[in-house]
Amino acid sequence: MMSRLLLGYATSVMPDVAQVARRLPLSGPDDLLGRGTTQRWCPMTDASLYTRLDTAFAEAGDKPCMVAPDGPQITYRQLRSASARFANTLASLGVKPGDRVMVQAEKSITFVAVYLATLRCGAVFNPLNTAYTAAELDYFIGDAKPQVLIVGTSAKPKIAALASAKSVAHIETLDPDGKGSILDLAFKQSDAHAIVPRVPKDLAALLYTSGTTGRSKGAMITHENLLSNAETLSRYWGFSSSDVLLHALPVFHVHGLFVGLHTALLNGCTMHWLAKFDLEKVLALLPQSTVMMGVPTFYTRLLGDTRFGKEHCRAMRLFIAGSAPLLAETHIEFEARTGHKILERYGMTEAGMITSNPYHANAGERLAGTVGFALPGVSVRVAAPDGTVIGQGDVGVLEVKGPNVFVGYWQNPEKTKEDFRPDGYFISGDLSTIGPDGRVTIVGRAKDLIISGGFNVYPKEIEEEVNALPGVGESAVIGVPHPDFGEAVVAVIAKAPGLAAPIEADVIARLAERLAKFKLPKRVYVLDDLPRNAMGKVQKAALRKTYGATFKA
Ligand code: MLC
Ligand code: AMP
Repeated sequence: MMSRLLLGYATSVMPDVAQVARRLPLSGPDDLLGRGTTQRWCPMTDASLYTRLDTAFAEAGDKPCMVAPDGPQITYRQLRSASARFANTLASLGVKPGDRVMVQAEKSITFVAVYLATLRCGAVFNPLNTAYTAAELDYFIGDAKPQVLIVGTSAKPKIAALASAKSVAHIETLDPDGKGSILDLAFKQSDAHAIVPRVPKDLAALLYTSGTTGRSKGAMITHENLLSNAETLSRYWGFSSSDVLLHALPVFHVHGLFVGLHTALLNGCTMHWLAKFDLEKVLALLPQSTVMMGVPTFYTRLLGDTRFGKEHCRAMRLFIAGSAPLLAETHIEFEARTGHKILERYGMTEAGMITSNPYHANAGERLAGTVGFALPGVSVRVAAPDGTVIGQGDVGVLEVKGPNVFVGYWQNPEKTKEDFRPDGYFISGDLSTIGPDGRVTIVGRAKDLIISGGFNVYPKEIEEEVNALPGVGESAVIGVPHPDFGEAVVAVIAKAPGLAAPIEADVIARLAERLAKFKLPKRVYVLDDLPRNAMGKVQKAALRKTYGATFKA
């Protein structure tokens, strides 16, 4: 019956993603040989990430894949079938190989099915942070030119106008409960779908990352990038089908979408599927999990709760941290409290995961404050701005090369050229050292970047918005230490001569109309003038010193 959910969770009059998958198969049940719902006729040379995942899905069969607490769940067999139905849905909306499928929707099981469907179709998945405002989305739509745009129902009226002005063919909805017009359409589709074969350099995803110029650039990520990184991490971190991953990260960035999801899916692991990091739910689910991945805020929040301790970690084999620096004190306190050494790794949108502390003790120590060694198959070096390679132990910018490195910025060959060396190394913008044993330590950033709770904020973008506000002469946006988010955004404004000084609350309210919440300054200071050096350059270091204790606990 349409209204009865099949897996024993909340009831609804709408079909949900597991129902879509469970709908009587039109082509007979799938099985380990790959007959039925998935026609695996692709030649052995097919480099589609989905083809590799499909093999894992077939092996995992009826095992639960994603399980949301008190909510929906889906088995591997159902996910495989749902991805086929969504792939047929996308095709019915005119999506062809290479087309972009843009999704700004909350995390849900359906979101994952749409991602997998996009891969199956040979199209390009383009997820967007749910915090982005309509003003920010307008730019992404114009740049990526998606064939289909999927947004939450409440956002649709505002975004539909932007999308139709930019000739987006279809706008569909997907809500936090995993329902919406895209699910309704999938329900009507067959679960027989032939995976579109791909070559290694075909695009799988387009992920926007902001830049020092203030304009976001789309990183073009290939099937080879994703598959090579997923297989490497899966081996390096010792994943097996008996792992249970606690997945509490967002799915619009590399960390949650690729690192977390792919390692679990490749191994047929069950995932506890949380819509976001919810401390109570994490505490409840940790004892039934073996692996958790998180940004440093996850770990400081756990440590901030006196209930958290060894008991919660009784089944855990691995805690992984990344996306922002993990303070050595967090690493040490976590070990003292739980007996677990957090494994810190380092990566970025353009290169997936680059380095990792060792998993196995015989491969070396997990050292607090370092990000470990280049992953197998990945090469790193440290260089001066002119490209001269720097000696061991000296500070320079980390450069990276390997099958994990993206192929360039979307429709931006100039920026692509600027960020790659002629011998193929990508310039990360992260200041680092490499020790004699090859161990990498990130010591700072050559790029003017703030990382707040794992989200990147480029000061230039915020400064441009602040400068456009009434009463502002100029501004400097800086990152200062924050006990919860690691770094927090602070704006320092020099008032325009002769005009009333801007008021902090007004500035934040005006910015909120245009910028995602995580980019908003958590404090705004108004001065007569900004400090400058002899060359007339604003001294951000002096501002960081002055306002560095803003959020001292
Ligand atoms: C939320 N807020 C933030 C914020 N997240 N502000 C600054 N920085 C953030 N990261 C805002 C909220 O909108 C809210 O505003 C207020 O701060 C308090 O929010 P909260 O409820 O405490 O936040 P929460 O929803 O719990 O989210 C915090 C978080 C989340 C840390 C759990 O931001 C998160 O999941 N971050 C993970 C980011 C990530 O996945 N990064 C990977 C990028 S990939 P108000 O006004 O409503 O009070 C990458 C490559 C790699 O970097 O190496 O992995
Ligand atoms: P993003 O562009 O969102 O993928 O962010 C990538 C950036 O996050 C990198 O360039 C680093 O500056 C930072 N980063 C990721 N992991 C770490 C880490 N373990 N330590 C320090 N910085 C990190």
